[in-house]
Amino acid sequence: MKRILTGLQPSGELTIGNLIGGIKQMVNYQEEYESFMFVPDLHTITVPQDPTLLKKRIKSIVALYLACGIDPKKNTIYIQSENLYHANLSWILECHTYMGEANRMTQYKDKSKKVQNVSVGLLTYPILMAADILMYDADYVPVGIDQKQHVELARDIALRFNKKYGDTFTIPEPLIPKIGAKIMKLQDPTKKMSKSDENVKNSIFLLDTEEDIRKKIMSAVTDSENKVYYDVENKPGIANLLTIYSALANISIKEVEEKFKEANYQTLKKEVADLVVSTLLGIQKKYHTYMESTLIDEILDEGKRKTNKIAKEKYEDVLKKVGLGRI
Ligand code: AQP
Repeated sequence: MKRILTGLQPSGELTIGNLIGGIKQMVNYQEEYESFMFVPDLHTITVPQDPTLLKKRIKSIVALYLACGIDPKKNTIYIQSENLYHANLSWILECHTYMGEANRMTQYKDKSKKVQNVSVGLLTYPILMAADILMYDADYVPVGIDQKQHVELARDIALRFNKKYGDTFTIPEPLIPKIGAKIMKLQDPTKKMSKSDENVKNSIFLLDTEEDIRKKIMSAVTDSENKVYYDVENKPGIANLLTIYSALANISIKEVEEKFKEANYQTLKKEVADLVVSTLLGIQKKYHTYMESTLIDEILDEGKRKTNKIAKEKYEDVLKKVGLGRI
């Protein structure tokens, strides 16, 4: 059975962008593939974090995975920092990655402009991500478009390593959703919605109240034409709302366009808000039940046990091939 793997950083409250670009894909594929879903908390400290908040978000993100439909019977769910092999493999892969490759990562260029003291971790982040993926021989990595370049780097590193030392890693492929690979900010629909955005009006968070969701969508930036059709270039705000509707209703953009062809912007926004509210309130109800149960710890203990075993084998194979230690 082919393997699939993804993770979402506890770097803020998850947004509908994270749901559509990352989690929803995993939910759809979990029937078909052996699935690994983790919390990449080591990635999160590449920019400054409040330790107390970070710890809370780790548990919260697992509860959200479950509430969004990630089935613990079909997924191995685990926390990255509970497996020491990730950071160790990352070091070995760093020594097989060129500075030019790390320097040209778009996300590094964007994020390093936003923080004051840029950590070395922010530069090497994609190599840790390569370790996360290659450790488990993942065939597919479902991600939004912003992470595609990182999965491609993981491929390049794996190919280089295999060529030098013999067949060691499966070459992973990114899986990008056809609809919703890049949900945009509500107040600036030319830029990607992000969980760590300082302006909360830009993002719809999975745990937002109904009132906040409605307010944010009703005040989303659009244009002055007041005609509903899909045109990313000239009508990015409307295109974004149509995309959100299409992804959450599981219908094509064409069908959404058809549904709203007579509607004005007010009506479109109200219907998008209704759909987002009903989707998120359903998730939130389940979320609170999971947060109050002991299930999360049980799932994470099992995930830790299983992934440490797999990772140990892979890591020892790598050590042997590279000529490290005494194995
Ligand atoms: N706006 C988006 N539209 C579609 N997919 C998105 N993803 C993120 N934003 C959107 C996808 O969600 C997953 C989360 O990846 P991550 O947590 O490792 O970090 P990220 O890509 O940097 O996500 P954010 O929300 O932008 O986080 P911050 O604010 O911390 O940088 C990935 O599959 C991503 O593609």
